[in-house]
Amino acid sequence: MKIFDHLDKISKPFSNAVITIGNFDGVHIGHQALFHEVIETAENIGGTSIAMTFEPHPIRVLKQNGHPPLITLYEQKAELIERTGMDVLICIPFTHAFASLSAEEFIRDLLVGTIGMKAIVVGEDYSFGKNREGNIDLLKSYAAEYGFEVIVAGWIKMSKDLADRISSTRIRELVTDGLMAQAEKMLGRPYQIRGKVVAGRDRGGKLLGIPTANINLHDELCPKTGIYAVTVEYGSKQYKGVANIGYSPTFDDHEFTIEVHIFDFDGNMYGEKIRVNFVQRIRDEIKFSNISELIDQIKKDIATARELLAG
Ligand code: RBF
Ligand code: MG
Repeated sequence: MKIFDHLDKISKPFSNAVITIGNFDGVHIGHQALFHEVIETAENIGGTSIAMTFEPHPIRVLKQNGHPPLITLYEQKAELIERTGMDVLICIPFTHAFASLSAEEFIRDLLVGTIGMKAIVVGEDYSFGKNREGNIDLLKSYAAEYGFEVIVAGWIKMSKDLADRISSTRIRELVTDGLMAQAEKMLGRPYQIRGKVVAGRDRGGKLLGIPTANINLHDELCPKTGIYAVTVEYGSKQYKGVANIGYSPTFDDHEFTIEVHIFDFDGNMYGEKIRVNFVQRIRDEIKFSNISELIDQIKKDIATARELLAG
């Protein structure tokens, strides 16, 4: 997949461009269906399949505060889109100036002029441009004049009751509630966070005999506090493990951490990037009255996670 991170880098229109446009936060199975429709259409006309997205996420530019945390940061989003088989990803730096383009300027100058759009694939509720004034009817009203086709993708290939509810907003709610299996169904993969391993309190290994890798989170959606069965991707390897998200209430420092105890691993990961896939939530955090009770419970969690992740 070729990535263009600025419109200036597109020197000439693509041949028979078939495009879909969106924020695609999460690259969930609804988004994936759009990409497959784009790829199929492009194959039929010997064209180029193109995804257009924006960075930063428009809600971060347009709403100063209160924007929801993201399901996928740009790096993961690009990887997931690449995996669907798209030819090109155009990532437009989202600015106020860009947001003020009228729908017609957007269609005529950018989509048709710069990109060479011959077909656009949209979901049923698609809207775009300044004040969201662009919609499917508006796209269709320019289609003949500018020579492109508008394809409205249905939810054909998905189970009906699931399809009704798939949205980035719904997935954010599920992750926030710790409902990882339901989130996984809509994402088509487990919910993942990525981060660098940072120094923790140096307590897990020394005091409890259960070392953990602490990871810092940027602007990503954090699952509900609690204990989780996880898998961890580090380098080219995948490990199993158990994660704790929260404040370790047994101790008095009230510091929020995300830490993972990785099974069958005894290296040092400080400063390294790891990816943690949240497979299933096991329980809430508990304030124990002494450390040996905490250790006993963590040992049970490890056994539970091993069972959940077996096979
Ligand atoms: N800390 C708590 O205070 N209560 C808990 O219920 C709790 N459960 C944990 C479960 C797992 C699997 C792990 C890895 C850690 C847990 N912790 C809990 C955090 C623990 O106190 C922490 O790892 C050490 O204090 C090191 O920072
Ligand atoms: Mg630690």
